[in-house]
Amino acid sequence: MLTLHDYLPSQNGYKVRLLLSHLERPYRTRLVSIFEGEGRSPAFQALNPVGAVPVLELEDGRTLAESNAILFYLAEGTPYLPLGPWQRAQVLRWMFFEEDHVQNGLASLRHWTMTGKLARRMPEVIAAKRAGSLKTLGILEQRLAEHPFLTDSGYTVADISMFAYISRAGEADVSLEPYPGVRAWIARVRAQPGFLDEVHPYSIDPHSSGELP
Ligand SMILES: N[C@@H](CCC(=O)N[C@@H](CS)C(=O)NCC(=O)O)C(=O)O
Repeated sequence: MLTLHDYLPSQNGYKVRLLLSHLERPYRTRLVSIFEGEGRSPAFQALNPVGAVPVLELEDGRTLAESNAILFYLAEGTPYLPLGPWQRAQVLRWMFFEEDHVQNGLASLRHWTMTGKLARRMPEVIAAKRAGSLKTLGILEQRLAEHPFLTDSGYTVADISMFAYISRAGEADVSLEPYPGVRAWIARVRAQPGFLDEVHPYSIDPHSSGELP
């Protein structure tokens, strides 16, 4: 059986849980207490030297880090990843966009907002991440106001990846009110068969108000 090394409040972890739920694929969870430094333990660093979850461990012991790489791997041969090189490149295009613009923007803001760390961050850094998040949402709105999903291949891992943090923008104090196309897309994702309607607040982890080691 697959093992997912995970931290429940992580939306990068949620992306993988969401796809596994769509695929109805059984897996076991191995929780990693990232704020207590478990990601820095030699045992975990052997799985991912970066020290971050999620990490997928296959039945034969091979391990794969990076949420978007895990999505791409698990989606192979399923309706969540198209076949053609051009179509796959479109999926990758949005997944790289997510990695670059969402993980470094909205995801950080959400983490700091939900764990009370905002006051410990430099105002210029917060302002830059807010401005970046609005720009990102504007780009998504342009696409999603005119199209049902991010690529022309229907609902794919590009949408699954993007949904994880974009759908939680309110938790970063970023309103989705000005983005009707994005909101309609969120509703479409939520209506997909096997949608996983379970997210976990940071408050389930008493260590999450501390800094990552
Ligand atoms: N680019 C990575 C980011 C992974 C990541 O930042 N994971 C966070 C939880 S959301 C983590 O484990 N942080 C612990 C650390 O970096 O020490 C991915 O997409 O998987």
